[in-house]
Amino acid sequence: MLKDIRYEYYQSVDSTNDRIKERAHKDEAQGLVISAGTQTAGKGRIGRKWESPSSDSISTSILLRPEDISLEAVPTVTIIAAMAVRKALEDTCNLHGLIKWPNDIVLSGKKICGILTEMEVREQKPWYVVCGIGVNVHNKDFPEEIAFKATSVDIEMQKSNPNAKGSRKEITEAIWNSFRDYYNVFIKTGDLSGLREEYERYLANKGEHVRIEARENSYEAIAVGIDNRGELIVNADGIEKIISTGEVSVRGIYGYV
Ligand code: BT5
Repeated sequence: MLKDIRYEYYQSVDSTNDRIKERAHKDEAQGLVISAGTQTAGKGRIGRKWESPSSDSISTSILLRPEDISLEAVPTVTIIAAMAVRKALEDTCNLHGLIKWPNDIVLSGKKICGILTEMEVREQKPWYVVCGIGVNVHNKDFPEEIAFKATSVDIEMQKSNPNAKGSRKEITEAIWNSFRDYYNVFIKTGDLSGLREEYERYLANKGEHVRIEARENSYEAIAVGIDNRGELIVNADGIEKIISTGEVSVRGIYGYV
C-alpha cells in the first residue's frame, strides 16, 4: 500500500525520473515525489525528448517499491497515472481530458500530458518503479515540431475564461492523491479489475478506428477497451487482438495519422 507522499521540489534537474532513480539506490522508501520547475534532459519513451521549459510545466516523478507485483504488471502503473492526471485536471481545472492509451492525456485532440514509467529489476522482480508525469500548464507556444499536437492547461482553461490559470502545485498534489487511491485499489486486487470501467469511460477513440503501428506491419482496427493487465483490446476484421507493446497511433485524435 502507498501511504505517505513526501514532496521535494527543485528549480532545475536533468530528469525527475533520474533523480528518483538516484534516491532509490540510496534506499529511499516508496512515496517520495520529486518535482522540478524545468528539466534539462526530460525523457519520453524509447529515447524521445520531453519538452519541459522553465516553470511552464509540471515535471514530477514518484518512487514506488511494489512488493508482490510481477514484472508484467508494472506497465499498469502508467494506466493508473493516466487515470490520476485525468481526474486531477477535472477536479482542479474543470478540464475534461481523454486518455490516449497507454500514456497520454489529450484535450481538444492535443497532448497535454505524457507519462514515463521505468523500473529496475532484481531477482526477476521490480526492485523499484519510477513513474514520471509531465503536464503542460502555463505553456503558450511550443517548439515547431510539436506545436500542432500539444496543448496546455492555461490554453484550454482560457477558452472559457480568458483570465483562468492552472496552479502547478495544486494540480501536482491532486495528481498524486488520486494516484495513491487508484494505486491502492490496484495493489489490493493485483490487476485493473477495480479500475478498468473508469479507465474505459475516458478512453480516447473507444469504439473507433485506430491504427496499430507494430514493428513489422501496421493495420487498422477498432479500439474495444483494455483488459485487466492494461493491454489494449482491438478488433481487427472480426478478430480480437491484444496490444501490449509498440506504438498505437489513434487516427484523427491529433489531426494526423
Ligand atoms: C511521453 O513519451 O509522453 C512521456 C513523457 C514523460 C515526461 C515526464 S516529465 C517527468 C518525468 N521525467 C522525465 O524525464 N520524463 C517524465 P512519448 O509517448 O514517447 O512522447 C514523446 C513525444 O511527445 C515527443 O517525441 C514529442 O513528439 C512529444 N512531446 C514532447 N514534449 C511535449 C510536450 N511538452 N507536450 C506535448 N508533446 C510533447
